[in-house]
Amino acid sequence: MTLELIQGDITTLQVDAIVNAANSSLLGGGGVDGCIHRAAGPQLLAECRTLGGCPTGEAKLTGGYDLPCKYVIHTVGPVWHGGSHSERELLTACYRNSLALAKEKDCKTVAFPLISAGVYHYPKEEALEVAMTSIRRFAGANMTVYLVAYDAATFHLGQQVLARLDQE
Ligand code: AR6
Repeated sequence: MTLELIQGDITTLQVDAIVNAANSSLLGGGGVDGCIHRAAGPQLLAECRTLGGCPTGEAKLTGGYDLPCKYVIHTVGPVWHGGSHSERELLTACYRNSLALAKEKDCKTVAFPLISAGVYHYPKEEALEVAMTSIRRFAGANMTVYLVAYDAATFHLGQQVLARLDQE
């Protein structure tokens, strides 16, 4: 598998699947969730309404509609409550379950935002480390997985975390 850290807007990527950092209603919200729903158009919300929500740590798949990707995988990250409320296990489960759905659909290219690192307040550096470690562990052998940093500061922090993990 190949892990690539990139900077940009996940909604512009021509990949098989992008992952959405959703909430358990799956009915849209702010952050990357809002961007994805705006770019995908109203049919995405219509399909999401049929899914009956999604528990934290799990993932559900829809079409990509007006997005350049084929699928959107919606996962619900944990809200950060200090780190002793199974946040790491739940965040790891988001990556594991999203990648399992991508494998089921035979996706070769998948892009993740930094789940839980916005409105849900997971510390950025730890969120990057969990993302990179989980992607390397759970991605299919023939997959290219993009971890998308939205801003330059997160991208540079990501480069540092990646370098550190590669030394270990
Ligand atoms: N492309 C890539 N990354 C983005 C984009 C984008 N277009 N927009 C934001 N980010 P957040 P969460 C980054 O808050 O913390 C929603 O309201 C952002 O900079 O989107 O999991 C949901 O409905 C940050 O690093 O997701 C939930 O209620 C990362 O994506 C709640 O927010 C995740 O930030 C989920 O919170």
